[in-house]
Amino acid sequence: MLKRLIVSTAVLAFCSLPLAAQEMGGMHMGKDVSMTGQVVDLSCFTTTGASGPSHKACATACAKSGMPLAILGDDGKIYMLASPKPADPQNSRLLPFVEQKVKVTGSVLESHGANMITIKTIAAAT
Ligand SMILES: [Cu+2]
Repeated sequence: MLKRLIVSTAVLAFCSLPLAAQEMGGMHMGKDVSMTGQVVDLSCFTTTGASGPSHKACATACAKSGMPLAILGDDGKIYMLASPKPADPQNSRLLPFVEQKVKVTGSVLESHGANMITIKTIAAAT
């Protein structure tokens, strides 16, 4: 009986480890990635399909007026920017690369249907 209790306690502890690691204090940790994609103006791209060099001026104006930029990953998914820190806007990190290809490292997670990326490094992709 005691042996069985010890085994089931160990199994429980093992099973709850990944959860504990993922949800530290309610924070969801993503998985580390290195990916390439194109910086898009989320609103124009999703509503009108506008993207590419001819849309750079519009995307820049949109971003400067507060519209979010995002990354259209080479996997076809749109990644919106996230930061676990409060009051830590990320749009400005994409602004120099509007409508260009970028290579980013960071962590991604899917939450409520949204793909979110916390960027560690970003550079123009060739
Ligand atoms: Cu636009």
